[in-house]
Amino acid sequence: MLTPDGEVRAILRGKAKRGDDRAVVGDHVELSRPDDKGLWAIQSVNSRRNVLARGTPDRRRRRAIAANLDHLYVLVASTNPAPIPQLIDRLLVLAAADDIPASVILNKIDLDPGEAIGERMTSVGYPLHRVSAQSGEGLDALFAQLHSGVSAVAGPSGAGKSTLLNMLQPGLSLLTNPTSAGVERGKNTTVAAIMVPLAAGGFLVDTPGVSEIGLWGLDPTGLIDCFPEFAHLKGQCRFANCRHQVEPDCRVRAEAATDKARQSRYESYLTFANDLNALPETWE
Ligand SMILES: Nc1nc2c(ncn2[C@@H]2O[C@H](COP(=O)(O)OP(=O)(O)O)[C@@H](O)[C@H]2O)c(=O)[nH]1
Ligand SMILES: [Mg+2]
Ligand SMILES: [Zn+2]
Repeated sequence: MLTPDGEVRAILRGKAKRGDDRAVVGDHVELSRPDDKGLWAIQSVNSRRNVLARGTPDRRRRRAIAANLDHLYVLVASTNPAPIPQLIDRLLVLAAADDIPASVILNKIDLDPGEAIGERMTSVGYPLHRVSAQSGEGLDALFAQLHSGVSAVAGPSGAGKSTLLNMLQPGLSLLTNPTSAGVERGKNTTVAAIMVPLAAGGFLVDTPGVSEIGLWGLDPTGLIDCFPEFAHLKGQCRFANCRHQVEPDCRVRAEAATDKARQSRYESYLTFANDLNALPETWE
């Protein structure tokens, strides 16, 4: 925990240990003074400005990963590995679901300019940083932004996160190996985010495993709000309860047909909407 007097270690106590009130990275908390053994304790968690959350294993609720973020950066490579549009959208939806501003970092532009994916994201309104963690191109502007506020970085492995963070601040990469954070594919993914103060200002939150996280727990009727290019059309479809799928006179579907980027984003919407509606019928 960071206190006005420096960094201290603290244990979780009472409410701060349980459920939605459980303290996560980025939380502002009330600490109690150290006991006679010198141990601080987190008594309670202050109300959050926003929270990056994932679905619980029962797929019904959401659980916090990190709180009070100023920005989420979705990091992908232009190639090797090829970017997966739906994965980018999944992360952007997670951020949008709690009004966390988000942008996309397109890495490895020394290998491939990544024009198609870059155009897809900018044409629906997302800020894009085109960078090469290898050659250094584009890093100054990106790092200037990372040096203020609390920024989280998430993306598929191999995209160059360790390389990028190591350019940002040598040594940081030690903290970003997802295997050490207990991430296991296929099982109930454990995600422990960590926050690191940056020497040049700002804080960086690493969120290993976020790319494998389901959107479960989001309200399907609010999903369209998480796609900024479609959100403003809500309420303008013929039916007030339009799910923007097969309903007649759907404004969202009509907008999706206007260009390739919107069509592709709309396909992500349909996939996520199906996931959200495919909740298990009974409790396990
Ligand atoms: N050509 C090129 N290779 C890169 C770039 N950034 C990272 N790499 C390489 O991509 C591979 C994966 O990078 P790494 O940082 O470990 O990815 P991570 O899994 O996201 O942490 C490594 O071999 C890096 O050297 C880049 O901008 N250009
Ligand atoms: Mg790595
Ligand atoms: Zn509609």
